Amino acid sequence: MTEEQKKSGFVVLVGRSNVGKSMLLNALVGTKVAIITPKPQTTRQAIHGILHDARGQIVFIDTPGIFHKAKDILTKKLNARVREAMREVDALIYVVDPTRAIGPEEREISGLVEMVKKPKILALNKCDINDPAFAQEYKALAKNFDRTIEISAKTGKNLKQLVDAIFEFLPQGEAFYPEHQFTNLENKFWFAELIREKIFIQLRQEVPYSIMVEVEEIKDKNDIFYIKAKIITNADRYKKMIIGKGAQTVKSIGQSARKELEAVTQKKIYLDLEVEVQEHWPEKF
Ligand SMILES: Nc1nc2c(ncn2[C@@H]2O[C@H](COP(=O)(O)OP(=O)(O)OP(=O)(O)O)[C@@H](O)[C@H]2O)c(=O)[nH]1
Ligand SMILES: [Mg+2]
Repeated sequence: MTEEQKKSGFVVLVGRSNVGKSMLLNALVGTKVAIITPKPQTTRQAIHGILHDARGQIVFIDTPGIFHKAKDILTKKLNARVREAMREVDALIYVVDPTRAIGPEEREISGLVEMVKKPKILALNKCDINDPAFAQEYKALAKNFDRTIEISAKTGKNLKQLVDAIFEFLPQGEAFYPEHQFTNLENKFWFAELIREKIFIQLRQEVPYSIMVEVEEIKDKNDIFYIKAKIITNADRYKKMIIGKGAQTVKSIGQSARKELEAVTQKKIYLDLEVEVQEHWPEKF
């Protein structure tokens, strides 16, 4: 195949929170680009994950889950990021979770999806789960889409079909990213995401939503990576919860983050974690 015949384009993944957009992104790219948790509103940025193929290159854009009632400033900003990411794409994948009923939130997202005049694929995710209660309701949406595919981001079922469909729809064009690159994220940001994932997993209720993580420094000292990071929260009571009794909680967050960082970087990691209160971080986010 000559260069000119290759295809390329941007494909956005949209859907409500927790449907599995980030897990799908990782499965498509074949490596962990985005963090995944069982909690809603995990993703906060439009993250690019790049798929390289003999047919060309697909740049997938993972987005935050859309929330129906955007009362707080963080949710408002996340919703705005989704709308932004939906502009100027070459195709769209609308990810749904047929184990959950279509409610007002889903209808709002459907409305947004409808406005995109590009090839659209409806992906019914989590098809590894037996007989999901609302599969028929979602399948009824198929008429508004160019293709409907039942997939499982978890097991990889039908992902090949999904990629084949995308290549059908993409225009010819040159690659946007070099071949070895799987994401647009810099290490600093990506390391911060991994730490944030551990906080989402370990802490309860509203604490994960009160925090952001900033990696301030990465020093590569031959066989060891020194990483200095700050967990920023908007209230003193959250700071106390993050640190925990005898600093047990922050230690355990640090340990699980370090383990994963060591696995992905293949280096020894020294992780210096601090917790700080910045009341107004969501406004600056
Ligand atoms: N059984 C099953 N579970 C899945 C599948 N895909 C995702 N999940 C689970 O669904 C939950 C949410 O996955 P995420 O990928 O974080 O969902 P998301 O849509 O990115 O969520 P936000 O970032 O909050 O919008 C996690 O607990 C995943 O393990 C799937 O194909 N099958
Ligand atoms: Mg996500």
